[in-house]
Amino acid sequence: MKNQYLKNWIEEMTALCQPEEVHLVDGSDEENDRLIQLLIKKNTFIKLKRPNCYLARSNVEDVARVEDRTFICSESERDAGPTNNWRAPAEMKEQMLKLFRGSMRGRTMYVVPYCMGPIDSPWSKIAVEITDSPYVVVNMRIMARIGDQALKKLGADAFIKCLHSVGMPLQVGQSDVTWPCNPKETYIVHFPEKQEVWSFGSGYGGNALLNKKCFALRLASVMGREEGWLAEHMLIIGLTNPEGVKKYFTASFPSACGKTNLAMLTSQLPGWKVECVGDDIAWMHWGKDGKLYAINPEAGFFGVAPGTSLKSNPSAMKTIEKNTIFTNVALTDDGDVWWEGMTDQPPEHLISWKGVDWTPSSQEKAAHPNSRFTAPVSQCPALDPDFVAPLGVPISGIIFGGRRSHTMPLVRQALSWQHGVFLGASMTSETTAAAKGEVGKLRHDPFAMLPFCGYHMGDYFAHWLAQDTSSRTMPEIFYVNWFLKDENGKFIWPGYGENVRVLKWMCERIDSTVPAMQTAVGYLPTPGTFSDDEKLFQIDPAAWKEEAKDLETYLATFGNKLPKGIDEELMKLKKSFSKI
Ligand code: O2Y
Ligand code: MN
Repeated sequence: MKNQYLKNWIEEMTALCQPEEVHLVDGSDEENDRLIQLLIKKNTFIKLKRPNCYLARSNVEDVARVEDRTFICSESERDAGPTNNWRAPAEMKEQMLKLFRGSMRGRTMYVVPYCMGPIDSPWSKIAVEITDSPYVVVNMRIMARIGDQALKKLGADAFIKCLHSVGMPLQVGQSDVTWPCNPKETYIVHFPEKQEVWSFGSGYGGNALLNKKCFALRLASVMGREEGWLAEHMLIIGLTNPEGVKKYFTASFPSACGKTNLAMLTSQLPGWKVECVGDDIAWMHWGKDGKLYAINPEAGFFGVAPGTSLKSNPSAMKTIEKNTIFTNVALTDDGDVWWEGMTDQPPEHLISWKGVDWTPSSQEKAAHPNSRFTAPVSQCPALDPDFVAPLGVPISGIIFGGRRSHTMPLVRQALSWQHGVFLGASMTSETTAAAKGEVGKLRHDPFAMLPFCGYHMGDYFAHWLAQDTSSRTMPEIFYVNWFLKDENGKFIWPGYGENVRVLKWMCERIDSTVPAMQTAVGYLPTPGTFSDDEKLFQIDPAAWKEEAKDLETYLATFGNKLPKGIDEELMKLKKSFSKI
């Protein structure tokens, strides 16, 4: 190995974690096959009837990201801000060192070099994850560009360090469990100044695949701020009109707003086509031409299975036909997968995600609500041809949104860049049964970055505001709400493939080919544009007065770090509805 930093780090971590073996991952097919055989032998993987597909069932206490165990350990507490858990880095490092000491005994320590972004992109970044979980390695092989290709790109440079252990060392002669983890001692810890992540105790998703939320969002958002770019929790799509003119959009939504469905939308408008560049994360840089360009730093989808069906997302269903890892879904009697919402009628018999018999009369769900598929983006039938374009795709529009049964119109266009940033900062969504806690409760989730911003959210707003310069072609900003309900609780807007009609309006607004009505909440489509229920665009002044009040209380939590531009927009909104 040529990289001295890596050599030193491996030696240091080997001494700390005391694994039985160390394996430098090359990313080859042969290596992957060996790891899959190992996972089958350990009963972690069940081979499915879909080609090269496997099912894993996690420990019932290790099923999702753990936000209350996630820490941003910046040198100063003020830099983490009120939306993050903070601990002093030295104190936290000491605690983590204790946990990691001997944590890999009896296990193999895998060293996984990986590249986030297309391998030949100047915007890609190289990191290394050390993990004692072969499940993590095979998932990362789908989610990122791993092994020799990343090591080659790294050369002799320094890299981002990600250390992960399931936190369950094996004593001599002790047999392993199918899903080793340590839920009582789980910590997901970020050291932004050192560009390190230390994750202990969980083998699941965002807690363990440290390339995703930990690096590509939390650490990368800090890097983006320092280096003048944006690391965002956004999908990336290309939209082509019947004349063949293409525009790219990014979009950010809180969870349970159909983000993956929009990323792979099947257009219901003849001649209009949507293609997918990414479903979750966008890294955006300004090009020499003054346009904003986005790359998808990931190579795979880690999508929520429940609700995914041929009706809601046919492209996702096609993507996961082969080479896919399923986690915590149900197993059918003929060796296939099933989850709630996949078909109208459930099968007569299943083995649930907990590994027990399940029938339609069972009280529990067959698949865990946060069950997942890990599948290569390259298998998506709606893959954009510029998915691996080194400089990314030029962004014409940025879409924010949330799930709201009233108040927020179907779509509006920001009045300016500053107003658009305010719209991102004011994102709210009603909670659904998919999340823990009360259903229908309003949750603020600025830019859908609440759990993913690695620094003070007030500084994050300022970073967005600072992008606005006269020398650039700023993308237009939009805010959508697919989830308006009528007085009987029925959705007013059909959603799914019909959302392309809203995207079409955005294209026309970007090109200035359709008029719009200027209102206090943004530009709205002129009556008749959607020939739908006028309730889609009603602005209820009393509801907006309440909205502004609630927003003022929320934004006050950022104290004197709330940028002037956001405060200005809030005051304008308040004033517009003050006389009600
Ligand atoms: O629970 C997890 O570990 C997965 S969370 C996740 C996975 C893929 C895309 N987005 C998310 C998210 O929480 O935003
Ligand atoms: Mn996400």
